[in-house]
Amino acid sequence: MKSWRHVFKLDPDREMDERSLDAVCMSGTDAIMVGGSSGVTYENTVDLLSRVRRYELPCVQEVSDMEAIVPGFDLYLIPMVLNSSDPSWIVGHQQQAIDRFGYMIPWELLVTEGYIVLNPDSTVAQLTGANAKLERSGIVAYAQVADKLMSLPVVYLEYSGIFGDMETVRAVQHELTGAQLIYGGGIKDLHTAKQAAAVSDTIVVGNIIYEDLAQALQTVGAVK
Ligand code: 1GP
Repeated sequence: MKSWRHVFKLDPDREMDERSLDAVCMSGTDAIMVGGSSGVTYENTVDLLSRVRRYELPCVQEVSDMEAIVPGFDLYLIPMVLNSSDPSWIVGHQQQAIDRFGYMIPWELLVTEGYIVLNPDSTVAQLTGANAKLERSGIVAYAQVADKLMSLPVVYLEYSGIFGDMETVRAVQHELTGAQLIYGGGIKDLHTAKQAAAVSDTIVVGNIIYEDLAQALQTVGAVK
């Protein structure tokens, strides 16, 4: 996963016809991430996984609800929302999931993401009570908490729905020593993809897949 430069994030709660899914999976992207902030169920996740599995590329689940964890993904990304005002989004849901399912967790497939949620209007910010209105230095400090204090393998700057401040992303990149920097939010064409790819290790492209597939497919070109 460290070598991935481009990832498409598919939402199990949204419709995608076969042709579109084929185009996404054959686009040259490095992986498919399955997840969303609302409406994700076991059933719609199984359905999407089985469709993506027809292709050779890696398919990972970003877990947002323990009821929707589906066996058979290549990896499981476990977000810890570091700037949540509610500890249950940092360690609480994870603790409950381990308490309930610990005996069957494939630990070697888990990758913890230090999530920093930065669009206050996004569903994820509202759901997690994230303190998204942060100065650049405050964002960098959260990233350093993840990287240096917690030794998390991933820092995820989540601007979901808006294109973030690239100077802030660059400042985070500058301070990370171990963690992989994943950027997501508002990438909608080749230009924005290139900007984000220049200051992060991995870019995640979500919404635009459902709004303008042709533009979404072009984003792969930013890293190839
Ligand atoms: C969302 O980071 C991803 O979790 C991508 O964001 O939907 O804005 O592309 P967009």
